[in-house]
Amino acid sequence: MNLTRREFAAASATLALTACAGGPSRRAEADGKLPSLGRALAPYFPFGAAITPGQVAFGSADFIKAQFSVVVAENAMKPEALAARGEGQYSFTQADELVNFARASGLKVRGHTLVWHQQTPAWFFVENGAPVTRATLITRMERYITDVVGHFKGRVYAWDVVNEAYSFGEARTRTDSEGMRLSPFREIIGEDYIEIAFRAAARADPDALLFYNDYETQNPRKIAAISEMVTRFKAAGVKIDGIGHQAHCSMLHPSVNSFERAVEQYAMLGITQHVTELDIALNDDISANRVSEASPALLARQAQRYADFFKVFIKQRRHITAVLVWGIDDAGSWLRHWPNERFEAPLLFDEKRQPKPAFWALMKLAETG
Ligand code: 9MR
Repeated sequence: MNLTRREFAAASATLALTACAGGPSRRAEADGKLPSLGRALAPYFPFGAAITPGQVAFGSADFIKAQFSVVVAENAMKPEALAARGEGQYSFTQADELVNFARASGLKVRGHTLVWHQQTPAWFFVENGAPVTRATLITRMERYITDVVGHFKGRVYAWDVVNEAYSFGEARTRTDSEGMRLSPFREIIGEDYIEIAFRAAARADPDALLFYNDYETQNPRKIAAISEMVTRFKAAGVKIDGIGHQAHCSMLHPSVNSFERAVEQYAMLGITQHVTELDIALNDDISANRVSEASPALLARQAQRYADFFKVFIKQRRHITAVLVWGIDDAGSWLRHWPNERFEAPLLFDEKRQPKPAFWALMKLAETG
């Protein structure tokens, strides 16, 4: 058997764990490789991760293919990446490489994200040096959605059409009286920008699942606002298929219970749900900087918390139809750079791409149900 250095390291680590820990979930597969969490969870839902074109091109393709069954581009399919140069001018090469790799490997692809107040190039909102009119911004937004969804038609099975449109209780975020974030889209187009975006996406690919994606989806005011929107869309014949729970969690927040209650409330709307960006920060608050290393005690608590969330996902699998973590290992996590440079370790693989206690806890859970 010829092993690359990384595969050799992974196999040795797996065998070492097997030797000292035993138990079915820690047993290496026959070929000496790590068991696949994606395969273990496949009876319940597709499980996957946010990935980058660089990971695909430079050595991580086999790992991604082995561990996951659905992927999303962490940044490569945002407007800033696809349309930096100007209206109607697209840079699809890297995103295409990522999507084509995924499809050739049998992985599903989520699309993230079409309309967002961040990572959207400035040209969108300016015309001849002045702010765009409502009519121009509608035309540009519709054109962008039509072109991008059309480009990936048949290759991307679910789109985050609008991301983070509502905000409640966040001191620095300006909103309207309904809690709708005063993004350029909301300010220039008006509150119907979400509906216009969903209609354009549905026209561009009638077969894609269309999602509204947000964080803090268990917040009661967000549940109310999102539920009102979904109900209104359904009554008006606007296609919306699902809610994406970003699920950026800390060790304390949100409670697993409040998350499950939210899943049950969204389920009553007759839509599906994806957990789109899961991670569990070692800090008690995701923006805090009080943890400087991943101690065995913290990793054990994190493993338990991952398992507690996945128990809910598995129990609610009629409603939760995909689960993705936001990154493949701790070294690449966005939480190492937000809100500033710091230590964090919120994912299932450590910075050397070795499986953490949380990985083994989920393997065990997947095996026992
Ligand atoms: O992980 C992404 C990070 O690399 C980018 O710098 C950041 C820019 O805002 O976006 C991060 O991803 C975000 C996602 O697109 C939407 N939900 C919150 C995610 C974490 O910030």
